[in-house]
Amino acid sequence: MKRTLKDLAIFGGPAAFDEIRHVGGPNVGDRTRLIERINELLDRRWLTNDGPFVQELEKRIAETAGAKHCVALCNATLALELTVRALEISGEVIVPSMTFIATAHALQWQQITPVFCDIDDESFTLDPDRVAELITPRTSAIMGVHLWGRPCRIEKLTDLARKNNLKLIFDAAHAFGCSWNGQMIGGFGDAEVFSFHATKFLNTFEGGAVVTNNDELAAKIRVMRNFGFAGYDNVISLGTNAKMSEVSAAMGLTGLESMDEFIAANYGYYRQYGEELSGVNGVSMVEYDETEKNNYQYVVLLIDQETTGVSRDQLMDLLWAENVRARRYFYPGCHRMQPYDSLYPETSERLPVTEDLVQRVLLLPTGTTISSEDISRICHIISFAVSHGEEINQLMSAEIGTHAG
Ligand code: T4K
Repeated sequence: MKRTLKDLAIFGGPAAFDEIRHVGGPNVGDRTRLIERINELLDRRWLTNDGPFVQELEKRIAETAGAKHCVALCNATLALELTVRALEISGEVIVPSMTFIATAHALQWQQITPVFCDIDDESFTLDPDRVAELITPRTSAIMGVHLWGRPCRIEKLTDLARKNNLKLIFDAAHAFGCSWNGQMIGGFGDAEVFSFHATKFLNTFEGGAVVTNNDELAAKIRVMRNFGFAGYDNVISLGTNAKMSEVSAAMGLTGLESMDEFIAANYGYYRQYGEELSGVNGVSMVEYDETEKNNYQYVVLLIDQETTGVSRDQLMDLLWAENVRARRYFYPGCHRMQPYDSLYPETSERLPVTEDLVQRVLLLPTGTTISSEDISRICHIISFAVSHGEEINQLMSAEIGTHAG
């Protein structure tokens, strides 16, 4: 319990946790099943290259996502790159800046210009009205991001893409297991891309997948992920090595069997945070639409410094000192990172909602690696800090910048 300011670790008190509590501690399903699968693949001596576990995982992901095809890949960044390449996208692509840097890099890496677009202040995803203003003759696609698993304005973006003859891709890295309008994320646009990185709701250690209803696109990406091979000694296109290994697929299949358990943990903690922080003025939680399916993988706070007294960054530093590694996903916005900040220095002027959001957002640990007691302790620290907001602000203002630089 923190009773006086001196009890806070940042002012010399003992840290609330001996071990670091992370945002994105990996979900691991039934270990016995995982080890069985690993033994099976070792016995089979088939470790990668479109193996049986990869094929089984692709089938299960496609079914769960309600899409015709799933192509499993080694990560979502390459999945985005291959999707863009296979769709023959060029010129400019409209994307949010409020996303992980991989969304933008997947374009710029291939000499395609990411045109950063603002988000709306409810969904925090691409604002279709702002997207419409940025369409030029060089635009070839729109790439929406289902941020924190909360879906884009899919209907409006689909209309815009259709009317302007643009490709539509969704970076669904956060949104496996989520739905929009009762339909699972995975079947929208030309293609959607999931991430199965260790920190994601479902993980394959490293991994990703493209899901699509387009037969030709799926076939093309399948060939591209394996150097362009269409059969032994037969290369039919440019390609790379973006294959998923069997051990990764074994992890994914095992995780899929525990999806309900992962969601139950996330949902319970999402509700607990909501209840325990409900009386803390100036701290609000981004909500999920509970009429839809959600994976509740991210607990997202918005900090209003006018009310809390303590700034988002001070609160983050204070939590880090307590061994709670809260994160600012996705501060400062892609447009303020390199090479985009140098290439397109004027971008921030057209992103007022993004600019405001990146200053307020703070994500907290949740999921199967932490406990309900941990959450109560984290909520207590936040509530205590806000009740002494001004004092903490003054004391910390005298000190140096944030842990995260
Ligand atoms: N699009 C979007 C919208 C994305 O968010 C991402 C990835 C992508 C595309 C690209 O997907 P991939 O190519 O990665 O499949 C992490 C992840 O590395 C990244 O996958 C993820 N988004 C992003 C949101 O978060 P970092 O650099 O913030 O943190 P990292 O990997 O060090 O992990 C975060 C925390 O989780 C750490 O503080 C420690 C903890 N952790 C991490 C790992 C890897 C664990 O407890 N165990 C672990 O094994 O990027």
